[in-house]
Amino acid sequence: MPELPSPAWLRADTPPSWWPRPPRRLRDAASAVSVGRWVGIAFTVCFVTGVFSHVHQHPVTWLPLPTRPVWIYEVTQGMHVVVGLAAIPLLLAKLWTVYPRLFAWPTARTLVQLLERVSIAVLVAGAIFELATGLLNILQWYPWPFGFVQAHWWVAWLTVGALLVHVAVKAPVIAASWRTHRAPTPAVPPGAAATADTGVSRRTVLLAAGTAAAAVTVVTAGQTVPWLSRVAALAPRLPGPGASGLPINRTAHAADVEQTATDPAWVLQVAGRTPRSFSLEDLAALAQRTAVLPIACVEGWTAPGRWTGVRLREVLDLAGIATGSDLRLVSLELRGNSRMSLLPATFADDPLTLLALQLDGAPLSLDHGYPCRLIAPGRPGVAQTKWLARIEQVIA
Ligand SMILES: Nc1nc2c(c(=O)[nH]1)N[C@H]1C(S)=C(S)[C@@H](COP(=O)(O)O)O[C@H]1N2
Ligand SMILES: [Mo]
Repeated sequence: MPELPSPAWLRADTPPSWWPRPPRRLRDAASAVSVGRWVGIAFTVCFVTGVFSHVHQHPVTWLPLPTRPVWIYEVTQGMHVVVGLAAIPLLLAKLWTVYPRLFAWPTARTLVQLLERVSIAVLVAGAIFELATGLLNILQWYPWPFGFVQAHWWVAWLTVGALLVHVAVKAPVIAASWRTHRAPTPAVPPGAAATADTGVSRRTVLLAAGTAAAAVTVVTAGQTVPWLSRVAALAPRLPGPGASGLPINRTAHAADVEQTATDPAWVLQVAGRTPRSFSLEDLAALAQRTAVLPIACVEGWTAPGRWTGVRLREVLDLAGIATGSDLRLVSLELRGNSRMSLLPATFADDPLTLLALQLDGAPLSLDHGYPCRLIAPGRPGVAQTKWLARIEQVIA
């Protein structure tokens, strides 16, 4: 392959001299491998939990999702958020130990080298993009023109693909580093270590990155992990207004449903073999059940609620919708991403899935979905549709 043209400052295999640089000792393969391992684990956890969350919001018939344990989504989403936040200092530490190498030039003499350089570019850009958009999503700040969900989803695949290529290309370095790790450390004469390198040691940097990751985790995890909520200094969403303390994602005012939701003529339409409409009185006259189920929001918070209402399956029976039917739930809301959700049959048929009329012993407030909302076990908050207007059987 012909040599690639390059500006003079790039031809050196170090960054320009005025750039801050990590001490030489940290630029070795062992540092890169040991931080990289933790970054790799963190990204893998985020990827797997992220795919799980995405399939929930875009169900496919060939991949059934579990409704139990009732906290399963709360846990996977909590891991996604907590591990993603902890990955920020880890990624910064990783980039700090390796960035002088990004300047090596000519970058690609062989096809394998070219592949490596491209995969690293995609990996670094993708990793930064995922962590930045994820963080801003938690802060509910969307200062970009593209849709968060689609962008976060597709860049995740790119990033993980690049990660696999990177690990494959670096396999010999990783293996060598593991071998030296296991070998007994050579004896160092007293005083030698202190004079060999005046900069921070690898241990210090790893410790600092680890401490930062742990600190970030502790002050944010309370948003999704109840017993840590008292130290959740960076968890702005808890508690919510009202006696229940449940946060409100979108208010009735923002959703523009104040009129329709309080209209005395409101009915819930259930479109099955024998279409039925249920007024609020009709629903209240059916057997009332109570279930303690969390709202686990993809924007990074979880809160439990004690919900009371009608078992969805019983309403479906009355409308002639057989068990095993997938449903479409439609809100009174006319615009907005959450005005509609798909409810797979396993969720529709779970006895804990309710058409909730009450929260924590009081009638549902307008903001929490009055007159009637869905609450199902093991389901993302974004798909717990509020202000229900209509339930339809999905005919495949
Ligand atoms: N119709 C409708 N339902 C909705 C939403 C919405 O914007 N519109 N937001 C969803 C999201 S993202 C979450 S986290 C939960 C929040 O429920 P809560 O406001 O009662 O806590 O409602 C879900 N149901
Ligand atoms: Mo949400």
